[in-house]
Amino acid sequence: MYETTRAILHLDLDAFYASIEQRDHPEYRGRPVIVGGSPDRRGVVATASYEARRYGVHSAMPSRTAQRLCPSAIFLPARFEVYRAVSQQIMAIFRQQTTLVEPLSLDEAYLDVTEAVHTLAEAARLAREIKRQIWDQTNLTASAGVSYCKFLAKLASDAHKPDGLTVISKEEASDFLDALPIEKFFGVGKVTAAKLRDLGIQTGADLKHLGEERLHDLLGKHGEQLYRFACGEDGRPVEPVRERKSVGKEVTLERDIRDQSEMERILEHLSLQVERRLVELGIAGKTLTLKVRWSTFELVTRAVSRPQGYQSAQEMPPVLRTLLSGLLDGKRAVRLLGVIISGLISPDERYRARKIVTPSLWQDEHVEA
Ligand code: DCP
Ligand code: MG
Repeated sequence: MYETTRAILHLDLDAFYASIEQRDHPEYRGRPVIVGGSPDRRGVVATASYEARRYGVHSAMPSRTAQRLCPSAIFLPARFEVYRAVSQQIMAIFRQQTTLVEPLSLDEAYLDVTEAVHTLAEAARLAREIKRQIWDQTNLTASAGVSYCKFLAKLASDAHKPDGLTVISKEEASDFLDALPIEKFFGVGKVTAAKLRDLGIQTGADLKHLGEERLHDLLGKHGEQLYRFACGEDGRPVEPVRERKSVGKEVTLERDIRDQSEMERILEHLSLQVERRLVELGIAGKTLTLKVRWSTFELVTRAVSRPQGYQSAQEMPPVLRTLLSGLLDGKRAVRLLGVIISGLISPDERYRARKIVTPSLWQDEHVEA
């Protein structure tokens, strides 16, 4: 059901990587800073400070182009460990306000604060308080959007960057959306935008006039969703991501076993189950642990780590076999076997690695230039 009474915040740090570099290197403050690959090594821009953006520099642009546009720019390599640590600080601030926190990347999240406020005006006060806490604890600015749904809250946070706070109420939504260029609608990538522009569709108002049926004919079910967005309807819930430390699967055997090849078969089976869960969650983990409980109930674990992580079931059994051989003495029987993957490489990190710019409903339009 479409819900009209929610209060959703979207918080997004301003020029995240670049602001952290300016914070940690006062000599770069007020100057154009570009974080990313080096211009001489075919690198790309991860982000640019607002001083550099004035020259037209933006994320995902080749660093060489950025240097041409802004010759005075200071290029810096990314320091991911620092950015991840700051990310954890800000996510902790969000989680103090509500358990309903949905991180979208290292520096942005949706918060459903419906339970904490009575009106959007109160939600705005809460957003201001969160911005203040971010500043106090990290010396960084964030922009906040406040609305009754996710799509509008995100647009609102983008409306007055940097250090902005924007509320879009139910009453304001319609004028705001009517004037909104189609590219700004969630899920509209380059291909869809070009298709719509060919038909003379430029704004939210045009989308509404085109109507749900025509949009469905043009774009299938995404067209219907687009029509609902143009009408200011977005019932998508804020989906909290639980902070998970590991993914594991274990089995207590029906009878204690001594046969090593039987144990290996069980471990292969467990590996497959762990793999399925990792794939579902879209994560991998750096550490693989074998867990064994002897028939005496004594528990032992053996672990190995590698930087690129483990995700596929093929990678696990050879390592598990080696770990198992090191434990078995041929005398003791085994009661339980388990396989655990920890040191999880989060979706945030995978997001970093993939350099996705705009979330899109259409897979083939996922990567923006
Ligand atoms: N990022 C990246 N590659 C991209 C886009 C972003 O590596 N193509 C990284 C660098 C950004 C961080 O993710 O600092 C957050 O992305 P945002 O889209 O929120 O951009 P910024 O925070 O840099 O700027 P702002 O939010 O003020 O527009
Ligand atoms: Mg940001």
